[in-house]
Amino acid sequence: MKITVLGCGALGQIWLTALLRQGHEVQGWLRVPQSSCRLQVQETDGEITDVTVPANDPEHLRQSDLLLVTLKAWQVSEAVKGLARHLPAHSPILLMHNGMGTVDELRGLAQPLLLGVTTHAARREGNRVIHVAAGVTHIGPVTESARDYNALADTLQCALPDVAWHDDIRAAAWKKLAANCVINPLTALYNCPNGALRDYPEEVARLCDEVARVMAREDHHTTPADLLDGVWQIIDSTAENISSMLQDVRALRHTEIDYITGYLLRRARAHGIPMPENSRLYEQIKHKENEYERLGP
Ligand code: KPL
Repeated sequence: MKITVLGCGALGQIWLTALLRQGHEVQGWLRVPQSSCRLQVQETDGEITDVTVPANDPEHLRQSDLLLVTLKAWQVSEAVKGLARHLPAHSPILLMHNGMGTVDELRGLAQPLLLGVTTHAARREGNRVIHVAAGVTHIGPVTESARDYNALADTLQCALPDVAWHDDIRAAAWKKLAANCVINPLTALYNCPNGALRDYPEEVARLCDEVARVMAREDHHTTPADLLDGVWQIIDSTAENISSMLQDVRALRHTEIDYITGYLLRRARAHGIPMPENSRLYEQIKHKENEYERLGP
Protein backbone atom coordinates (compact mmCIF):
# COMPACT_ATOMS: atom_id res chain seq x y z
CA MET A 1 0.00 0.00 0.00
CA LYS A 2 0.99 3.61 -0.45
CA ILE A 3 0.65 5.34 2.89
CA THR A 4 1.15 8.87 4.19
CA VAL A 5 1.70 9.28 7.92
CA LEU A 6 0.79 12.79 9.07
CA GLY A 7 2.87 13.58 12.16
CA CYS A 8 6.34 12.15 12.65
CA GLY A 9 6.53 12.22 16.45
CA ALA A 10 7.14 9.14 18.57
CA LEU A 11 3.97 7.26 17.56
CA GLY A 12 4.25 8.31 13.91
CA GLN A 13 7.82 7.02 13.70
CA ILE A 14 6.86 3.68 15.21
CA TRP A 15 4.13 3.21 12.62
CA LEU A 16 6.33 4.43 9.75
CA THR A 17 9.09 1.93 10.58
CA ALA A 18 6.62 -0.92 11.14
CA LEU A 19 4.79 -0.26 7.83
CA LEU A 20 8.07 0.15 5.95
CA ARG A 21 9.34 -3.18 7.32
CA GLN A 22 6.17 -4.76 5.97
CA GLY A 23 6.97 -3.52 2.46
CA HIS A 24 4.55 -0.61 2.25
CA GLU A 25 5.52 2.55 0.38
CA VAL A 26 5.46 5.11 3.15
CA GLN A 27 6.09 8.80 3.45
CA GLY A 28 5.97 11.13 6.43
CA TRP A 29 4.22 14.49 6.41
CA LEU A 30 5.68 17.21 8.60
CA ARG A 31 4.21 20.59 9.49
CA VAL A 32 7.44 22.29 8.47
CA PRO A 33 7.82 20.80 4.97
CA GLN A 34 10.92 18.67 4.37
CA SER A 35 11.76 16.36 1.49
CA SER A 36 12.70 13.50 3.80
CA CYS A 37 12.27 12.34 7.35
CA ARG A 38 14.82 10.37 9.36
CA LEU A 39 13.45 7.60 11.54
CA GLN A 40 15.53 6.44 14.48
CA VAL A 41 13.55 3.93 16.45
CA GLN A 42 14.66 1.60 19.20
CA GLU A 43 12.27 -1.33 19.27
CA THR A 44 11.03 -3.04 22.45
CA ASP A 45 13.66 -5.80 21.92
CA GLY A 46 16.46 -3.21 21.67
CA GLU A 47 16.81 -3.45 17.84
CA ILE A 48 17.47 -0.08 16.23
CA THR A 49 16.03 1.06 12.89
CA ASP A 50 17.73 4.07 11.37
CA VAL A 51 16.29 4.93 7.95
CA THR A 52 15.27 7.95 5.95
CA VAL A 53 11.89 8.00 4.21
CA PRO A 54 10.44 10.55 1.79
CA ALA A 55 8.32 13.35 3.21
CA ASN A 56 5.81 15.98 2.10
CA ASP A 57 5.59 14.68 -1.49
CA PRO A 58 2.21 15.88 -2.89
CA GLU A 59 2.31 13.20 -5.62
CA HIS A 60 2.71 10.42 -3.02
CA LEU A 61 -0.22 11.96 -1.09
CA ARG A 62 -2.39 12.05 -4.23
CA GLN A 63 -1.75 8.30 -4.68
CA SER A 64 -2.01 7.30 -1.01
CA ASP A 65 -4.34 4.44 -0.07
CA LEU A 66 -4.33 5.53 3.56
CA LEU A 67 -3.68 8.69 5.55
CA LEU A 68 -2.62 7.74 9.07
CA VAL A 69 -2.77 10.73 11.42
CA THR A 70 -0.59 10.58 14.53
CA LEU A 71 -0.62 14.27 15.43
CA LYS A 72 -1.63 15.60 18.83
CA ALA A 73 -5.43 16.02 19.02
CA TRP A 74 -5.34 19.82 18.89
CA GLN A 75 -3.30 19.77 15.64
CA VAL A 76 -5.52 17.28 13.81
CA SER A 77 -8.44 19.18 12.38
CA GLU A 78 -6.59 21.98 10.60
CA ALA A 79 -3.86 19.66 9.25
CA VAL A 80 -6.28 16.98 8.01
CA LYS A 81 -8.55 19.51 6.30
CA GLY A 82 -5.49 20.86 4.50
CA LEU A 83 -4.37 17.45 3.21
CA ALA A 84 -7.78 15.88 2.52
CA ARG A 85 -8.18 18.05 -0.59
CA HIS A 86 -5.29 16.17 -2.21
CA LEU A 87 -6.14 12.65 -1.01
CA PRO A 88 -8.32 10.36 -3.20
CA ALA A 89 -11.93 10.40 -1.97
CA HIS A 90 -11.94 6.60 -1.40
CA SER A 91 -8.72 6.55 0.69
CA PRO A 92 -9.49 6.23 4.39
CA ILE A 93 -8.20 8.62 7.04
CA LEU A 94 -7.31 6.96 10.35
CA LEU A 95 -6.97 9.26 13.36
CA MET A 96 -4.81 7.97 16.20
CA HIS A 97 -4.49 10.31 19.14
CA ASN A 98 -5.42 10.74 22.78
CA GLY A 99 -8.75 12.33 23.59
CA MET A 100 -11.94 12.80 21.61
CA GLY A 101 -13.69 15.56 19.70
CA THR A 102 -11.67 15.78 16.49
CA VAL A 103 -14.25 13.66 14.65
CA ASP A 104 -16.87 16.38 15.28
CA GLU A 105 -14.47 18.95 13.84
CA LEU A 106 -13.98 16.87 10.68
CA ARG A 107 -17.61 16.30 9.69
CA GLY A 108 -18.16 16.60 5.94
CA LEU A 109 -14.86 15.11 4.74
CA ALA A 110 -15.15 13.20 1.46
CA GLN A 111 -12.95 10.35 2.71
CA PRO A 112 -14.05 7.50 5.03
CA LEU A 113 -13.00 8.41 8.58
CA LEU A 114 -11.77 5.95 11.20
CA LEU A 115 -10.63 6.34 14.78
CA GLY A 116 -7.87 4.38 16.49
CA VAL A 117 -6.83 4.13 20.11
CA THR A 118 -3.56 2.53 21.00
CA THR A 119 -1.76 1.39 24.12
CA HIS A 120 1.67 1.31 22.45
CA ALA A 121 3.96 3.49 24.55
CA ALA A 122 6.80 5.50 23.03
CA ARG A 123 8.91 8.45 24.01
CA ARG A 124 11.64 10.58 22.50
CA GLU A 125 15.14 10.48 23.90
CA GLY A 126 17.22 13.03 22.01
CA ASN A 127 16.85 12.19 18.32
CA ARG A 128 15.82 8.64 19.06
CA VAL A 129 12.33 7.25 19.60
CA ILE A 130 12.12 4.51 22.20
CA HIS A 131 9.27 2.06 21.71
CA VAL A 132 8.81 1.57 25.44
CA ALA A 133 6.05 -1.05 25.42
CA ALA A 134 4.11 -2.96 22.79
CA GLY A 135 0.34 -2.65 23.08
CA VAL A 136 -2.97 -3.08 21.33
CA THR A 137 -4.45 -0.77 18.73
CA HIS A 138 -8.23 -0.67 18.43
CA ILE A 139 -9.63 0.78 15.21
CA GLY A 140 -13.12 1.30 13.86
CA PRO A 141 -15.29 3.48 11.63
CA VAL A 142 -16.74 6.83 12.66
CA THR A 143 -18.48 7.56 9.37
CA GLU A 144 -20.91 5.33 7.46
CA SER A 145 -18.56 5.17 4.46
CA ALA A 146 -15.79 3.65 6.66
CA ARG A 147 -17.84 0.62 7.77
CA ASP A 148 -16.38 -1.67 5.08
CA TYR A 149 -12.75 -0.93 5.81
CA ASN A 150 -12.19 -3.78 8.29
CA ALA A 151 -9.45 -5.25 6.04
CA LEU A 152 -7.35 -2.32 7.22
CA ALA A 153 -7.12 -3.99 10.62
CA ASP A 154 -5.38 -7.02 8.98
CA THR A 155 -2.94 -4.79 7.12
CA LEU A 156 -2.03 -2.93 10.31
CA GLN A 157 -1.94 -6.16 12.36
CA CYS A 158 0.79 -7.53 10.04
CA ALA A 159 2.86 -4.39 10.59
CA LEU A 160 2.42 -3.65 14.30
CA PRO A 161 0.37 -6.21 16.24
CA ASP A 162 -2.05 -6.37 17.97
CA VAL A 163 -4.76 -4.59 16.03
CA ALA A 164 -8.45 -5.18 16.72
CA TRP A 165 -11.39 -4.06 14.57
CA HIS A 166 -14.51 -2.69 16.31
CA ASP A 167 -17.78 -1.96 14.52
CA ASP A 168 -18.41 0.48 17.38
CA ILE A 169 -15.09 2.10 18.26
CA ARG A 170 -16.65 4.61 20.64
CA ALA A 171 -16.72 2.14 23.56
CA ALA A 172 -12.94 1.56 23.30
CA ALA A 173 -12.37 5.29 22.80
CA TRP A 174 -14.34 6.12 25.97
CA LYS A 175 -12.37 3.56 28.02
CA LYS A 176 -9.12 5.11 26.88
CA LEU A 177 -10.54 8.59 27.49
CA ALA A 178 -11.41 7.57 31.06
CA ALA A 179 -7.80 6.47 31.69
CA ASN A 180 -6.46 9.67 30.12
CA CYS A 181 -8.87 11.86 32.18
CA VAL A 182 -7.44 10.36 35.36
CA ILE A 183 -3.78 9.62 34.63
CA ASN A 184 -2.72 12.50 32.39
CA PRO A 185 -3.78 15.57 34.42
CA LEU A 186 -2.93 13.99 37.80
CA THR A 187 0.59 12.98 36.74
CA ALA A 188 1.08 16.40 35.10
CA LEU A 189 0.10 18.14 38.36
CA TYR A 190 2.03 15.89 40.73
CA ASN A 191 4.97 15.63 38.31
CA CYS A 192 5.19 11.87 38.79
CA PRO A 193 5.24 8.64 36.77
CA ASN A 194 1.90 6.88 36.29
CA GLY A 195 2.57 4.30 39.02
CA ALA A 196 2.91 6.98 41.71
CA LEU A 197 -0.86 7.58 41.42
CA ARG A 198 -1.18 4.61 43.78
CA ASP A 199 -0.63 7.30 46.45
CA TYR A 200 -3.87 9.10 45.46
CA PRO A 201 -6.59 6.39 45.54
CA GLU A 202 -9.46 8.65 46.65
CA GLU A 203 -8.80 11.22 43.93
CA VAL A 204 -8.56 8.49 41.27
CA ALA A 205 -11.86 6.97 42.47
CA ARG A 206 -13.72 10.32 42.51
CA LEU A 207 -12.57 11.13 38.96
CA CYS A 208 -13.62 7.67 37.71
CA ASP A 209 -16.99 8.04 39.35
CA GLU A 210 -17.70 11.23 37.43
CA VAL A 211 -16.48 9.75 34.12
CA ALA A 212 -18.70 6.66 34.59
CA ARG A 213 -21.77 8.90 34.99
CA VAL A 214 -21.11 10.62 31.65
CA MET A 215 -20.36 7.31 29.94
CA ALA A 216 -23.69 5.88 31.11
CA ARG A 217 -25.51 8.84 29.55
CA GLU A 218 -23.51 8.33 26.33
CA ASP A 219 -24.81 4.71 26.28
CA HIS A 220 -21.52 3.08 27.28
CA HIS A 221 -22.68 1.37 30.41
CA THR A 222 -20.03 0.62 32.93
CA THR A 223 -20.11 0.63 36.71
CA PRO A 224 -17.78 3.06 38.50
CA ALA A 225 -16.13 -0.03 40.06
CA ASP A 226 -15.41 -1.64 36.66
CA LEU A 227 -14.10 1.60 35.25
CA LEU A 228 -11.90 2.13 38.30
CA ASP A 229 -10.59 -1.40 37.98
CA GLY A 230 -9.68 -0.80 34.32
CA VAL A 231 -7.94 2.49 35.15
CA TRP A 232 -5.89 0.85 37.93
CA GLN A 233 -4.86 -1.88 35.47
CA ILE A 234 -3.57 0.78 33.06
CA ILE A 235 -1.81 2.62 35.89
CA ASP A 236 -0.09 -0.61 36.96
CA SER A 237 0.83 -1.75 33.46
CA THR A 238 2.30 1.69 32.65
CA ALA A 239 3.69 2.34 36.14
CA GLU A 240 7.12 3.49 34.89
CA ASN A 241 5.66 5.70 32.12
CA ILE A 242 5.83 9.44 32.07
CA SER A 243 2.37 10.29 30.72
CA SER A 244 2.18 12.21 27.45
CA MET A 245 0.67 15.20 29.30
CA LEU A 246 3.49 15.33 31.80
CA GLN A 247 5.97 15.08 28.89
CA ASP A 248 4.16 18.04 27.25
CA VAL A 249 4.16 20.10 30.45
CA ARG A 250 7.84 19.40 31.10
CA ALA A 251 8.67 20.49 27.54
CA LEU A 252 6.37 23.55 27.90
CA ARG A 253 4.22 22.32 24.99
CA HIS A 254 0.49 22.76 24.47
CA THR A 255 -1.31 19.80 26.10
CA GLU A 256 -4.24 17.68 24.92
CA ILE A 257 -6.37 18.65 27.96
CA ASP A 258 -9.07 20.29 25.79
CA TYR A 259 -9.63 16.97 24.00
CA ILE A 260 -9.34 14.82 27.15
CA THR A 261 -10.96 16.42 30.23
CA GLY A 262 -12.29 19.25 28.06
CA TYR A 263 -14.23 16.78 25.89
CA LEU A 264 -15.58 15.01 28.99
CA LEU A 265 -16.76 18.33 30.45
CA ARG A 266 -18.48 19.29 27.18
CA ARG A 267 -20.38 15.99 27.13
CA ALA A 268 -21.21 16.31 30.86
CA ARG A 269 -22.59 19.80 30.28
CA ALA A 270 -24.78 18.49 27.44
CA HIS A 271 -26.28 15.95 29.87
CA GLY A 272 -26.48 18.36 32.82
CA ILE A 273 -24.07 16.33 34.98
CA PRO A 274 -21.93 18.26 37.49
CA MET A 275 -18.21 17.40 37.35
CA PRO A 276 -16.50 19.16 40.29
CA GLU A 277 -13.36 16.98 40.38
CA ASN A 278 -12.71 16.93 36.65
CA SER A 279 -13.51 20.67 36.34
CA ARG A 280 -10.98 21.48 39.07
CA LEU A 281 -8.28 19.39 37.36
CA TYR A 282 -9.07 20.97 34.00
CA GLU A 283 -8.69 24.48 35.45
CA GLN A 284 -5.39 23.57 37.13
CA ILE A 285 -3.86 22.21 33.91
CA LYS A 286 -5.15 25.16 31.85
CA HIS A 287 -3.65 27.52 34.41
CA LYS A 288 -0.27 25.75 34.18
CA GLU A 289 -0.38 25.71 30.37
CA ASN A 290 -1.45 29.39 30.14
CA GLU A 291 1.38 30.41 32.45
CA TYR A 292 4.13 29.02 30.25
CA GLU A 293 2.41 29.86 26.96
CA ARG A 294 2.02 33.47 28.15
CA LEU A 295 5.73 33.70 28.96
CA GLY A 296 6.66 32.26 25.56
CA PRO A 297 9.80 30.31 24.60
O1 KPL B 1 -2.11 7.24 27.03
C1 KPL B 1 -1.41 7.48 27.98
C2 KPL B 1 -0.64 8.74 27.89
O2 KPL B 1 0.38 8.89 28.55
O3 KPL B 1 -1.07 9.60 27.13
C3 KPL B 1 -1.40 6.60 29.20
C4 KPL B 1 -2.41 5.50 29.02
C5 KPL B 1 -1.74 7.42 30.40
C6 KPL B 1 -0.08 5.92 29.40
O4 KPL B 1 0.94 6.75 29.82
